[in-house]
This record gives sequence, C-alpha cells and structure tokens, in this order.
Amino acid sequence: MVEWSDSERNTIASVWGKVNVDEIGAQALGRVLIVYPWTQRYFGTFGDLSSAPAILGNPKVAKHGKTVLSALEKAVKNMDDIKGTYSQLSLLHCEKLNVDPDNFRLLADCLTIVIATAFGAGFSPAVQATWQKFLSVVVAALSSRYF
Ligand code: HEG
Repeated sequence: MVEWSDSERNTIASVWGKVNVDEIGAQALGRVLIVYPWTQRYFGTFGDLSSAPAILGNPKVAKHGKTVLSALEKAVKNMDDIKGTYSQLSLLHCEKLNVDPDNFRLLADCLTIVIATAFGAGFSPAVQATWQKFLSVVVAALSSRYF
C-alpha cells in the first residue's frame, strides 16, 4: 500500500494542474514512438510513422496521446487506489492489446522528460522525485493484471 504525504499530494495536483493534456500527451507518445521505434508495432493502423516529423504531425498519435493522458487523470484523482483504478485497463493491455508491460515504464519516462522540458525550472528535483514516485505506482498498477 503506497502512502502519500500531504506535500506529495499537493505536488502531484500542482504538476497535473499545469499539464496541457493535448500537447503533452501527443509529445510524450510521439517521443516513445521515435526513441523506441519497436513500439510502433502496436500502432499499425496509425498511418505514417516513418520519421520524427511524421510521428509528431500524425493526428492519430496526438489523439491517442490525449487518451493516455486523460486516463492518467484518473490516477491523479484516485491516488489511494491507483491499482483498483487501472485494474480493467491493465487487463485490456495484457489480454486484448498484448502490450509488453515494459513499455509503460518507457512511456512514463518520456512523459517526465516532456514535462521537465515544458516546465523548466518549475520542475525542481524534489518535484520530479515525487512525480516519478507517482508514475512508478501508475506503471505498477497498469502491470498488475499481467501476472
Ligand atoms: Mg494504452 C489503448 C491508456 C500505455 C498501447 N491505452 C488505451 C486506452 C487507454 C490507454 C485509456 C483506450 C482503452 C479503451 O479503448 O478502452 N495506455 C494508457 C495509459 C498508459 C498506456 C494510461 C500509460 C501511462 N498503451 C501504453 C503503451 C502502449 C499502449 C506504453 C504501447 C507501447 N493503448 C495501446 C494501444 C491501444 C491502447 C495499442 C489501442 C489503441 C487503439 O486501437 O486505438
């Protein structure tokens, strides 16, 4: 069971309040597809993923990035039961989508990099540590129905 201090809760709420779901979602998913090109295998219906500009300009990548980040809001709003919140989504990624759960960590790391780039000095090491704790719990929850 993960414990959250008031300060950690405030930090997560504050970071989330500054996240533009459309922009950050598209950039984070785009970055995953560029830096780890093998992840493109899951998105065979998304059209042109042949280069970094193609990926970053692909409307389906942008739309799905928004879907992923919108789902992250559920964790922000349910910090005391992230595992339960993602139970069905974990099962979906495991049994229907057959997504290797290692990819959740890759997406979480790309998301942190994109947020750090967007926020600049506002994303201090202390804030980043708390944000990464939060994403670690999200990654564990999304992986929880695989085993
Ligand atoms: Mg996943 C669908 C959330 C990582 C591949 N993902 C979805 C959906 C949500 C979601 C909400 C729609 C589910 C539905 O249709 O009911 N995904 C989600 C989160 C995270 C994540 C919150 C991590 C933070 N997903 C992820 C990763 C991959 C992936 C890392 C692959 C590298 N997701 C994936 C695919 C689909 C979804 C292939 C189906 C997309 C489609 O066909 O439209």
